[in-house]
Amino acid sequence: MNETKQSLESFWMPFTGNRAFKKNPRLVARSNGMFYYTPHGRQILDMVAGLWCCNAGHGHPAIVEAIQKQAAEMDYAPPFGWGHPAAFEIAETLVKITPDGMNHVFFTNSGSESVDTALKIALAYQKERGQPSRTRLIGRERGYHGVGFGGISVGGIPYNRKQFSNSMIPGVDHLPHTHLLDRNAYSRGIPEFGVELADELENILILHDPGNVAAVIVEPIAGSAGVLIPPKGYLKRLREICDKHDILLIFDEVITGFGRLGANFAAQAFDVIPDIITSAKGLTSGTVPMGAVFVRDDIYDEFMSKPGAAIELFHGYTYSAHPLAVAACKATQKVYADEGLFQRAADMAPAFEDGLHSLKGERNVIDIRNYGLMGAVEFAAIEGQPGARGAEIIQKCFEAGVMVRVTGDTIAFSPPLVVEEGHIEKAVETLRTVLRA
Ligand code: PXG
Repeated sequence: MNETKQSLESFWMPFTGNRAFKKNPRLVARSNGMFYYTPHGRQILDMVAGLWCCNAGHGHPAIVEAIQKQAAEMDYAPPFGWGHPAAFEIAETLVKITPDGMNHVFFTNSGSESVDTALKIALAYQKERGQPSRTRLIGRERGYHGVGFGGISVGGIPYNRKQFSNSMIPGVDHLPHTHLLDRNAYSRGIPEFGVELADELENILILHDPGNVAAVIVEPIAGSAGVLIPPKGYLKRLREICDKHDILLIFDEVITGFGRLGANFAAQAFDVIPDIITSAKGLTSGTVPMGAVFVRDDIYDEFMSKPGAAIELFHGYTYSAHPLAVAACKATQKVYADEGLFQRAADMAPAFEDGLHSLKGERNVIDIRNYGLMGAVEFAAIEGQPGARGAEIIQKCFEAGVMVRVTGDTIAFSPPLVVEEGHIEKAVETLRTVLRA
């Protein structure tokens, strides 16, 4: 084995075909603004914000400086029974951009931890308020909620469950997914058809008895499954059914939070307010791992109203509100606000939509969909080889200097919110050239 091969061998890469990757590695070594650079200095246009997270673009000087300063000032502070001022300060800042009445935040280190935290808060809340029979959780087919046992149990991506299938958490059911290709193909923004899919929740509740259900969790727009946008009226209907049966609604906003849809959160973009919001990624623009779970005030108050209990919630992480993450988060949120990046995402959305939809009619394209700065182009699968076409397309795009994300035979786009029209054009024309080749 030569040295390069050896150095690739030890790292068991996440969600990656390790053997294929190590034969033909795609390495990036540096980043700036809208671009990555390979170890040899080749420029790659980042049309995914890393992995849906670098919303402020790469290497923003204010964020870099804040992280550097914090590393020198205080490396770590224990979060159990101790605190550091900046953690409380950033919590106050963050809850100002959540929907009204959602003024409390629990810090984690990733989206997966945020999801499992939210599910645990939901279960504990039902007990605290004297409804201990409410233990069931409802997710959705094609949902991605990270990789913790809670997340894969409520998640609906078959491959992510298959290897662990006897070890899901019990008492979980799933709504049908909302990807109605035959009725909604080439929708611009919100698709017209499928609100009735939300009514399936009523059927699931009849089956299990609503009094046994703690929470429903959905991504407002499913990201990992290939940007599945909720049909008109769908999220509102879910909210109504949850209200009717006194069930918590959790929005997993790990991707949709922090400006991706041209609003603070999808909750505001769609004007449907959940009880709990999970987040990560854009929280620190991907610079330092961090997640956050926002809860409605009365959920927090339920825990705080119990006399006697010294610790109100038996949950937390060594690195909850880690000083480096908090510093990164503070600087990131300031950049978002000072540079108006959420509004910028809204302003760029029409050009993004037009660019993507200009690919209609290209070879093998079967759908194009978009909302805010999330978009996808779906291709017909090669017979008997699902995913092969998608994999080939992203490799060719990478070779042509554009990073996009693939899921099966769908290519997803979620550029940093600083994207310019020229970048969109370059990405779209690169994909067009790849498809025509
Ligand atoms: N919820 C949602 C909605 C997500 O998109 C997670 C939870 C988990 O976050 P962590 O930080 O634990 O990875 C995610 C993560 C992809 C892709 O290619 C998407 C994610 C992660 C990796 C790849 O679509 N989303």
